[in-house]
Amino acid sequence: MRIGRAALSAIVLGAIAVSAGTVWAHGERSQEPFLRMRTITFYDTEWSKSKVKPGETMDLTGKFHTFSEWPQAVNTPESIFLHFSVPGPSMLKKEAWMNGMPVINATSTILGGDYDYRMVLMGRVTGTYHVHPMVNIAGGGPLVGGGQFVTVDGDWTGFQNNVATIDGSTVNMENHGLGRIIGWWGFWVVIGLFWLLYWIKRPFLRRVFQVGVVPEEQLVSSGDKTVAVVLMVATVLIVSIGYVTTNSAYPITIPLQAGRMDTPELAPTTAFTPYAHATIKARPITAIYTVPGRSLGMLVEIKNGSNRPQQLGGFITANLQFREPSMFPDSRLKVKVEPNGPIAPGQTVQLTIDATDAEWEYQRLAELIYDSDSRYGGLLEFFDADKNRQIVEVGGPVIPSFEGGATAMTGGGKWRPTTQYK
Ligand SMILES: [Cu+2]
Repeated sequence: MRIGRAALSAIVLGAIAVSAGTVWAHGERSQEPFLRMRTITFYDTEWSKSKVKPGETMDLTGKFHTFSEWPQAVNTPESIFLHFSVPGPSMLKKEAWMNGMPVINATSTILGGDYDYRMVLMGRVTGTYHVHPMVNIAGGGPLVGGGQFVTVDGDWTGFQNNVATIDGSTVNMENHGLGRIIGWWGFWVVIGLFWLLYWIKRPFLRRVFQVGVVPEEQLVSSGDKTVAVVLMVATVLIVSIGYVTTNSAYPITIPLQAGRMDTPELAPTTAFTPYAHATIKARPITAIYTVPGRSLGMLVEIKNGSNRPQQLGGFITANLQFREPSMFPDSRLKVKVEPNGPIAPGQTVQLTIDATDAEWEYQRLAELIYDSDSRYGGLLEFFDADKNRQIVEVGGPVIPSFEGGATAMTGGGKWRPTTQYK
Protein backbone atom coordinates (compact mmCIF):
# COMPACT_ATOMS: atom_id res chain seq x y z
CA MET A 1 0.00 0.00 0.00
CA ARG A 2 1.36 3.39 -0.90
CA ILE A 3 0.56 6.42 1.13
CA GLY A 4 0.85 9.79 -0.54
CA ARG A 5 3.27 12.31 0.92
CA ALA A 6 0.45 14.70 1.81
CA ALA A 7 -1.50 11.95 3.56
CA LEU A 8 1.61 10.89 5.49
CA SER A 9 2.35 14.40 6.73
CA ALA A 10 -1.32 14.80 7.68
CA ILE A 11 -1.08 11.64 9.81
CA VAL A 12 2.17 12.83 11.44
CA LEU A 13 0.76 16.30 12.14
CA GLY A 14 -2.43 14.75 13.51
CA ALA A 15 -0.43 12.50 15.83
CA ILE A 16 1.57 15.50 17.10
CA ALA A 17 -1.62 17.50 17.64
CA VAL A 18 -3.21 14.65 19.63
CA SER A 19 -0.13 13.98 21.75
CA ALA A 20 0.42 17.68 22.51
CA GLY A 21 -2.90 17.86 24.35
CA THR A 22 -4.43 21.13 25.41
CA VAL A 23 -2.06 23.99 26.04
CA TRP A 24 -3.32 26.49 28.56
CA ALA A 25 -2.19 29.26 30.81
CA HIS A 26 1.07 31.13 31.13
CA GLY A 27 3.84 28.58 31.39
CA GLU A 28 4.14 29.37 35.10
CA ARG A 29 5.34 25.81 35.63
CA SER A 30 8.49 26.56 33.66
CA GLN A 31 9.85 28.83 36.40
CA GLU A 32 12.66 27.22 38.38
CA PRO A 33 11.53 25.53 41.61
CA PHE A 34 13.68 27.80 43.77
CA LEU A 35 11.85 30.82 42.34
CA ARG A 36 8.50 29.35 43.26
CA MET A 37 9.47 27.83 46.61
CA ARG A 38 11.88 30.33 48.14
CA THR A 39 10.88 33.80 46.99
CA ILE A 40 7.25 34.76 47.34
CA THR A 41 4.82 32.10 48.51
CA PHE A 42 1.21 32.89 47.63
CA TYR A 43 -1.46 31.23 49.74
CA ASP A 44 -5.18 31.51 50.52
CA THR A 45 -5.68 32.85 46.98
CA GLU A 46 -9.36 33.36 46.23
CA TRP A 47 -11.27 34.54 43.20
CA SER A 48 -14.68 35.87 44.23
CA LYS A 49 -16.20 35.02 40.81
CA SER A 50 -15.40 32.86 37.83
CA LYS A 51 -17.55 34.91 35.48
CA VAL A 52 -17.94 38.68 35.20
CA LYS A 53 -19.64 40.96 32.71
CA PRO A 54 -17.68 43.81 31.09
CA GLY A 55 -17.76 46.61 33.67
CA GLU A 56 -18.52 44.21 36.54
CA THR A 57 -15.92 43.79 39.28
CA MET A 58 -14.59 40.82 41.22
CA ASP A 59 -12.19 40.46 44.14
CA LEU A 60 -8.86 38.70 43.97
CA THR A 61 -7.72 38.18 47.54
CA GLY A 62 -5.11 36.21 49.41
CA LYS A 63 -1.84 36.40 51.23
CA PHE A 64 1.80 36.08 50.32
CA HIS A 65 4.91 35.43 52.31
CA THR A 66 8.39 36.75 51.55
CA PHE A 67 10.82 33.94 52.28
CA SER A 68 13.60 34.78 54.77
CA GLU A 69 16.17 32.64 53.00
CA TRP A 70 15.70 34.59 49.78
CA PRO A 71 17.82 33.13 46.93
CA GLN A 72 20.92 35.13 46.06
CA ALA A 73 20.09 34.96 42.36
CA VAL A 74 17.05 37.22 42.78
CA ASN A 75 16.92 40.84 43.91
CA THR A 76 15.40 41.14 47.38
CA PRO A 77 11.83 42.52 47.47
CA GLU A 78 12.81 45.96 48.75
CA SER A 79 10.61 47.49 46.11
CA ILE A 80 7.64 45.55 44.74
CA PHE A 81 4.52 46.30 42.76
CA LEU A 82 1.36 44.32 43.44
CA HIS A 83 -0.57 43.47 40.32
CA PHE A 84 -2.38 40.62 38.64
CA SER A 85 -1.61 38.68 35.51
CA VAL A 86 -3.93 38.30 32.52
CA PRO A 87 -3.12 38.33 28.81
CA GLY A 88 -3.26 41.97 27.70
CA PRO A 89 -5.59 44.67 29.06
CA SER A 90 -8.52 42.25 29.13
CA MET A 91 -9.28 43.05 32.76
CA LEU A 92 -8.60 46.21 34.76
CA LYS A 93 -7.29 46.71 38.28
CA LYS A 94 -9.56 49.23 39.98
CA GLU A 95 -8.25 48.93 43.55
CA ALA A 96 -5.28 47.32 45.29
CA TRP A 97 -4.75 46.90 49.02
CA MET A 98 -1.96 45.38 51.08
CA ASN A 99 -2.34 44.87 54.83
CA GLY A 100 -5.25 47.32 54.76
CA MET A 101 -3.32 50.08 52.96
CA PRO A 102 -4.06 51.20 49.38
CA VAL A 103 -1.09 50.31 47.18
CA ILE A 104 -1.24 52.38 44.01
CA ASN A 105 2.52 52.83 43.94
CA ALA A 106 5.38 50.46 44.47
CA THR A 107 5.88 49.44 48.07
CA SER A 108 8.60 47.95 50.21
CA THR A 109 8.41 44.56 51.88
CA ILE A 110 10.64 42.92 54.45
CA LEU A 111 11.91 39.34 54.30
CA GLY A 112 9.99 36.91 56.47
CA GLY A 113 6.85 39.03 56.24
CA ASP A 114 3.27 38.04 55.49
CA TYR A 115 1.11 40.31 53.40
CA ASP A 116 -2.62 40.26 53.03
CA TYR A 117 -3.81 41.68 49.72
CA ARG A 118 -7.02 42.52 47.92
CA MET A 119 -7.43 43.61 44.33
CA VAL A 120 -10.67 44.70 42.71
CA LEU A 121 -10.63 43.59 39.08
CA MET A 122 -13.04 44.71 36.38
CA GLY A 123 -13.96 42.70 33.29
CA ARG A 124 -13.18 44.50 30.02
CA VAL A 125 -12.61 42.43 26.86
CA THR A 126 -14.84 39.40 26.23
CA GLY A 127 -12.98 36.12 26.68
CA THR A 128 -11.66 33.58 29.17
CA TYR A 129 -8.42 34.39 30.96
CA HIS A 130 -6.13 32.72 33.45
CA VAL A 131 -6.02 35.20 36.33
CA HIS A 132 -3.11 35.15 38.78
CA PRO A 133 -2.03 37.46 41.57
CA MET A 134 1.42 38.78 40.69
CA VAL A 135 4.21 40.59 42.47
CA ASN A 136 6.74 42.47 40.37
CA ILE A 137 10.11 42.80 42.07
CA ALA A 138 12.29 45.75 41.07
CA GLY A 139 15.29 44.30 39.24
CA GLY A 140 13.95 40.76 39.66
CA GLY A 141 10.86 40.46 37.47
CA PRO A 142 7.37 39.10 38.06
CA LEU A 143 6.43 36.23 40.37
CA VAL A 144 2.94 34.80 39.97
CA GLY A 145 0.67 33.01 42.39
CA GLY A 146 -1.91 30.36 41.57
CA GLY A 147 -4.13 30.87 38.54
CA GLN A 148 -7.81 30.35 37.87
CA PHE A 149 -9.86 30.87 34.73
CA VAL A 150 -12.22 33.83 34.75
CA THR A 151 -14.61 34.47 31.88
CA VAL A 152 -15.54 37.99 30.85
CA ASP A 153 -18.96 37.23 29.49
CA GLY A 154 -20.96 39.58 27.28
CA ASP A 155 -20.59 42.28 24.69
CA TRP A 156 -17.88 44.80 25.54
CA THR A 157 -18.60 47.33 22.77
CA GLY A 158 -19.33 50.64 24.45
CA PHE A 159 -17.35 49.57 27.54
CA GLN A 160 -16.69 52.54 29.81
CA ASN A 161 -13.97 52.84 32.42
CA ASN A 162 -15.18 55.90 34.31
CA VAL A 163 -13.11 57.48 37.05
CA ALA A 164 -13.88 60.56 39.14
CA THR A 165 -11.04 63.08 39.09
CA ILE A 166 -9.93 65.27 42.02
CA ASP A 167 -11.84 68.26 40.63
CA GLY A 168 -15.07 66.26 40.65
CA SER A 169 -15.51 65.56 36.95
CA THR A 170 -15.86 62.07 35.52
CA VAL A 171 -13.68 60.88 32.68
CA ASN A 172 -13.90 57.70 30.64
CA MET A 173 -10.38 56.27 30.60
CA GLU A 174 -11.18 54.26 27.46
CA ASN A 175 -11.07 57.38 25.26
CA HIS A 176 -10.07 60.28 27.52
CA GLY A 177 -7.88 62.67 25.49
CA LEU A 178 -7.75 60.16 22.63
CA GLY A 179 -8.83 62.75 20.02
CA ARG A 180 -5.92 65.00 20.98
CA ILE A 181 -3.43 62.13 20.92
CA ILE A 182 -4.55 60.91 17.49
CA GLY A 183 -4.74 64.51 16.17
CA TRP A 184 -1.18 65.39 17.19
CA TRP A 185 0.12 62.01 16.12
CA GLY A 186 -1.45 62.39 12.66
CA PHE A 187 -0.19 65.97 12.35
CA TRP A 188 3.44 65.03 13.07
CA VAL A 189 3.22 62.01 10.77
CA VAL A 190 2.24 64.40 7.95
CA ILE A 191 5.12 66.79 8.74
CA GLY A 192 7.58 63.90 9.00
CA LEU A 193 6.41 62.35 5.74
CA PHE A 194 6.67 65.71 3.99
CA TRP A 195 10.30 66.10 5.14
CA LEU A 196 11.13 62.54 4.12
CA LEU A 197 9.46 62.74 0.71
CA TYR A 198 10.99 66.17 0.05
CA TRP A 199 14.51 64.70 0.24
CA ILE A 200 13.64 61.44 -1.49
CA LYS A 201 12.29 63.49 -4.39
CA ARG A 202 15.50 65.59 -4.55
CA PRO A 203 16.75 62.59 -5.01
CA PHE A 204 18.70 61.47 -1.98
CA LEU A 205 20.62 58.37 -3.10
CA ARG A 206 22.16 59.80 -6.27
CA ARG A 207 23.43 62.85 -4.41
CA VAL A 208 25.12 60.73 -1.73
CA PHE A 209 27.62 59.59 -4.35
CA GLN A 210 28.16 63.18 -5.44
CA VAL A 211 29.37 64.33 -2.03
CA GLY A 212 32.89 65.70 -2.46
CA VAL A 213 32.62 65.44 -6.26
CA VAL A 214 30.38 68.39 -7.12
CA PRO A 215 30.28 71.82 -5.37
CA GLU A 216 28.07 71.72 -2.29
CA GLU A 217 25.78 74.48 -3.67
CA GLN A 218 24.61 71.91 -6.22
CA LEU A 219 23.85 69.37 -3.47
CA VAL A 220 21.90 71.64 -1.10
CA SER A 221 20.27 74.58 -2.83
CA SER A 222 19.17 77.81 -1.16
CA GLY A 223 15.58 76.61 -1.64
CA ASP A 224 16.38 73.49 0.45
CA LYS A 225 17.79 75.69 3.19
CA THR A 226 14.64 77.86 3.19
CA VAL A 227 12.41 74.78 3.56
CA ALA A 228 14.59 73.49 6.43
CA VAL A 229 14.56 76.81 8.31
CA VAL A 230 10.79 77.22 7.85
CA LEU A 231 10.19 73.68 9.15
CA MET A 232 12.54 74.20 12.10
CA VAL A 233 10.89 77.45 13.17
CA ALA A 234 7.42 75.96 12.58
CA THR A 235 8.27 72.89 14.71
CA VAL A 236 9.36 74.98 17.69
CA LEU A 237 6.33 77.25 17.27
CA ILE A 238 3.83 74.37 16.94
CA VAL A 239 5.27 72.57 19.97
CA SER A 240 4.96 75.79 22.01
CA ILE A 241 1.39 76.38 20.85
CA GLY A 242 0.52 72.74 21.57
CA TYR A 243 1.96 73.04 25.06
CA VAL A 244 0.05 76.25 25.84
CA THR A 245 -3.31 75.05 24.44
CA THR A 246 -3.10 71.63 26.15
CA ASN A 247 -2.12 73.25 29.42
CA SER A 248 -5.08 75.64 29.27
CA ALA A 249 -7.46 72.81 28.31
CA TYR A 250 -6.31 70.75 31.35
CA PRO A 251 -5.27 73.35 33.95
CA ILE A 252 -5.07 70.93 36.88
CA THR A 253 -2.72 68.02 36.23
CA ILE A 254 -0.32 66.07 38.39
CA PRO A 255 2.57 63.98 37.11
CA LEU A 256 2.46 60.19 37.23
CA GLN A 257 3.30 59.23 40.80
CA ALA A 258 6.46 57.16 41.00
CA GLY A 259 7.18 57.18 44.73
CA ARG A 260 7.54 54.16 46.98
CA MET A 261 5.44 53.44 50.03
CA ASP A 262 6.04 51.31 53.08
CA THR A 263 3.40 48.69 53.79
CA PRO A 264 2.76 48.24 57.50
CA GLU A 265 3.42 44.89 59.10
CA LEU A 266 0.51 42.45 59.17
CA ALA A 267 -0.83 42.54 62.71
CA PRO A 268 -1.53 39.16 64.32
CA THR A 269 -5.15 38.33 65.13
CA THR A 270 -6.60 35.48 67.15
CA ALA A 271 -7.41 33.60 63.96
CA PHE A 272 -4.14 34.24 62.15
CA THR A 273 -0.59 34.68 63.40
CA PRO A 274 1.91 35.67 60.71
CA TYR A 275 5.40 34.17 60.75
CA ALA A 276 6.97 37.27 62.31
CA HIS A 277 4.83 36.72 65.43
CA ALA A 278 4.72 32.91 65.44
CA THR A 279 5.31 31.34 68.84
CA ILE A 280 6.03 27.98 67.25
CA LYS A 281 9.61 27.49 66.11
CA ALA A 282 10.62 25.07 63.38
CA ARG A 283 14.18 23.83 62.93
CA PRO A 284 14.71 21.76 59.80
CA ILE A 285 16.93 18.75 60.42
CA THR A 286 16.94 17.09 57.03
CA ALA A 287 14.84 16.64 53.92
CA ILE A 288 14.74 14.16 51.09
CA TYR A 289 13.02 14.21 47.72
CA THR A 290 12.11 10.73 46.48
CA VAL A 291 12.04 10.81 42.70
CA PRO A 292 9.98 7.63 42.01
CA GLY A 293 7.63 8.31 44.92
CA ARG A 294 7.15 12.00 44.03
CA SER A 295 7.45 12.84 47.66
CA LEU A 296 9.16 15.50 49.71
CA GLY A 297 9.96 14.20 53.17
CA MET A 298 11.07 16.59 55.87
CA LEU A 299 12.37 15.96 59.35
CA VAL A 300 11.70 19.07 61.40
CA GLU A 301 12.09 19.84 65.07
CA ILE A 302 9.09 21.77 66.36
CA LYS A 303 9.01 23.73 69.58
CA ASN A 304 5.57 24.85 70.69
CA GLY A 305 6.21 28.13 72.49
CA SER A 306 2.53 29.06 72.62
CA ASN A 307 0.23 28.44 75.57
CA ARG A 308 -2.15 26.19 73.62
CA PRO A 309 -1.75 22.75 72.03
CA GLN A 310 -0.85 23.12 68.36
CA GLN A 311 -1.19 20.64 65.53
CA LEU A 312 0.51 20.67 62.14
CA GLY A 313 -2.29 20.92 59.58
CA GLY A 314 -0.64 21.93 56.35
CA PHE A 315 2.41 22.56 54.22
CA ILE A 316 2.34 25.28 51.58
CA THR A 317 4.91 25.61 48.83
CA ALA A 318 4.93 27.02 45.29
CA ASN A 319 1.15 27.58 45.15
CA LEU A 320 0.46 24.05 46.39
CA GLN A 321 -1.28 23.47 49.69
CA PHE A 322 -0.82 20.03 51.22
CA ARG A 323 -3.10 19.44 54.19
CA GLU A 324 -3.40 16.95 56.98
CA PRO A 325 -6.38 14.71 56.02
CA SER A 326 -7.82 14.18 59.52
CA MET A 327 -8.15 17.96 59.92
CA PHE A 328 -8.98 18.75 56.29
CA PRO A 329 -10.70 15.70 54.75
CA ASP A 330 -11.63 17.63 51.58
CA SER A 331 -8.09 18.63 50.68
CA ARG A 332 -6.90 17.30 47.33
CA LEU A 333 -3.22 17.36 48.32
CA LYS A 334 -2.38 15.55 51.52
CA VAL A 335 0.49 15.66 53.96
CA LYS A 336 1.42 12.78 56.27
CA VAL A 337 2.63 13.85 59.70
CA GLU A 338 4.27 11.53 62.24
CA PRO A 339 3.70 11.60 65.14
CA ASN A 340 0.36 13.17 64.29
CA GLY A 341 -1.66 15.08 66.85
CA PRO A 342 -1.48 18.20 69.02
CA ILE A 343 1.87 19.27 70.44
CA ALA A 344 1.54 20.34 74.07
CA PRO A 345 2.57 23.86 75.10
CA GLY A 346 6.30 24.07 75.77
CA GLN A 347 6.93 20.67 74.18
CA THR A 348 9.60 20.01 71.56
CA VAL A 349 9.05 17.18 69.10
CA GLN A 350 10.59 15.86 65.92
CA LEU A 351 8.04 15.52 63.14
CA THR A 352 8.40 13.72 59.86
CA ILE A 353 6.33 15.46 57.25
CA ASP A 354 5.74 13.72 53.93
CA ALA A 355 4.12 15.65 51.11
CA THR A 356 3.47 13.11 48.39
CA ASP A 357 1.68 13.77 45.13
CA ALA A 358 2.12 13.60 41.36
CA GLU A 359 1.88 17.40 41.46
CA TRP A 360 5.62 17.50 42.18
CA GLU A 361 6.16 16.16 38.67
CA TYR A 362 3.17 17.88 37.09
CA GLN A 363 4.22 21.29 38.41
CA ARG A 364 7.83 20.46 37.47
CA LEU A 365 8.94 21.06 41.04
CA ALA A 366 10.86 17.77 41.08
CA GLU A 367 13.44 19.70 39.05
CA LEU A 368 14.57 21.18 42.33
CA ILE A 369 17.04 18.32 42.68
CA TYR A 370 18.75 19.62 39.53
CA ASP A 371 19.10 23.16 40.90
CA SER A 372 22.66 24.20 41.65
CA ASP A 373 21.38 25.05 45.11
CA SER A 374 18.98 22.20 45.93
CA ARG A 375 17.00 23.70 48.75
CA TYR A 376 13.32 23.51 49.48
CA GLY A 377 11.18 26.13 51.15
CA GLY A 378 7.63 26.35 52.34
CA LEU A 379 5.25 27.31 55.08
CA LEU A 380 3.94 25.07 57.84
CA GLU A 381 0.42 25.76 59.07
CA PHE A 382 -0.23 25.04 62.73
CA PHE A 383 -3.72 25.04 64.20
CA ASP A 384 -4.97 25.13 67.76
CA ALA A 385 -8.21 23.42 68.84
CA ASP A 386 -10.25 26.39 67.53
CA LYS A 387 -8.56 26.25 64.11
CA ASN A 388 -6.64 29.46 64.79
CA ARG A 389 -3.66 29.36 62.49
CA GLN A 390 0.05 30.13 62.81
CA ILE A 391 2.35 30.36 59.81
CA VAL A 392 5.87 29.02 60.29
CA GLU A 393 8.54 29.14 57.63
CA VAL A 394 10.63 26.04 56.96
CA GLY A 395 13.37 25.36 54.45
CA GLY A 396 16.74 23.78 53.95
CA PRO A 397 18.81 21.47 51.77
CA VAL A 398 17.17 18.56 49.98
CA ILE A 399 18.89 15.29 49.22
CA PRO A 400 17.46 13.39 46.26
CA SER A 401 16.68 9.69 46.45
CA PHE A 402 16.18 7.62 43.33
CA GLU A 403 14.77 4.61 45.20
CA GLY A 404 11.11 4.05 45.94
CA GLY A 405 9.59 4.11 49.38
CA ALA A 406 12.01 6.60 50.89
CA THR A 407 10.95 8.97 53.62
CA ALA A 408 12.84 11.61 55.54
CA MET A 409 13.37 8.99 58.24
CA THR A 410 14.42 6.02 56.15
CA GLY A 411 16.22 7.91 53.40
CA GLY A 412 15.48 5.21 50.85
CA GLY A 413 16.82 2.47 53.08
CA LYS A 414 20.42 3.65 52.85
CA TRP A 415 20.77 7.25 53.78
CA ARG A 416 19.77 8.30 57.26
CA PRO A 417 19.84 11.67 58.96
CA THR A 418 23.01 11.99 60.96
CA THR A 419 24.01 14.16 63.86
CA GLN A 420 25.92 16.45 61.52
CA TYR A 421 22.61 18.05 60.60
CA LYS A 422 21.58 18.62 64.20
CU1 LIG B 1 -1.81 31.26 34.03
